Amino acid sequence: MAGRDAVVAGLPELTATGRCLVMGVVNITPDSFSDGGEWFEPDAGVQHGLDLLAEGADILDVGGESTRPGAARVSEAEELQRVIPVIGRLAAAGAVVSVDTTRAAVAERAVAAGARIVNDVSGGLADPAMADAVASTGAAYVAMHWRGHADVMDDLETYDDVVVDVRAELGERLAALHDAGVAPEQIVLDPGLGFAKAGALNWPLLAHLDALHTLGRPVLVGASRKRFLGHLLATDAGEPAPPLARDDATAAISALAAHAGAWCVRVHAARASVDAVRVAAAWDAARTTQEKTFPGRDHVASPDHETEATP
Ligand code: PMM
Repeated sequence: MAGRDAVVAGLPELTATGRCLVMGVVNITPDSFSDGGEWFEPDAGVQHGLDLLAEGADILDVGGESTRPGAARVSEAEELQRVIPVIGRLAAAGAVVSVDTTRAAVAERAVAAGARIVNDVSGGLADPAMADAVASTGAAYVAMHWRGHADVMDDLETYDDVVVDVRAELGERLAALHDAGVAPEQIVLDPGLGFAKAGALNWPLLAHLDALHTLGRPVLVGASRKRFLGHLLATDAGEPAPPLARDDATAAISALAAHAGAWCVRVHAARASVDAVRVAAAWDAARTTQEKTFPGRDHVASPDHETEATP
């Protein structure tokens, strides 16, 4: 089954929540565009992960390489040195940990250190060994829509129809991963907001998550603090809102994405998005209940047991 109810390999306790999940971002990088450098030291990264868990995050996504537009790549050795100790400590603390990497060797080492999800923004395109690594570890795998590394992605934004093209390209990834031995149950798909997608191209993808669901796998949405939100919230003079001023808009997207059936939202600030996905779950559950009680009816009377004096 597609959407939020789909079972993802190796994550039974997350499926049991029955709502959209919240993945909190732990960037161990000196230069991420949205929280650059704040958690670069391992102790700070671990503490940040624990804080996100306390806010209600279901998953911690630990990354050691910035995908900020224009960013240069870090070496594999540097990436390993950044993420492995933090992953080990957060997994030992009981967190469901995801590793944000495009490198097969980093994915394998991360899973050995306790990561249960490999989050690959390249969907397997950056490293030809990634599919084999994912198949052999059996870890859950987030395959994001991607056209090139951060230093070139802004030049790869040509689409006939962004929804049709992203869906087709993700479908090709799904088929290739399957051919390489990755089980469909391992895979979560992601439209890759902001990756080779200028501002306006992101909204149709959000508005048509249903198109991605037709590929038969659950969908993760990563809108948090991205440039298109900065443009949406720009001042009258056209000055984009800075990353830290984009969290309320991010939470609004979390509610809407959850309502549209997203499996998970990836966010930097967890608390508001945790509330947002709970609101969406209560909303959807009430809708389902009323559909059963009053099939075909749009309106129902207020419950008569309402005693609180507030509106
Ligand atoms: N975005 C970023 C990094 N990793 N992973 C997935 N699956 N989806 C995303 O949209 C995504 C990602 C870039 O944001 P950051 O550098 O602020 O974490």
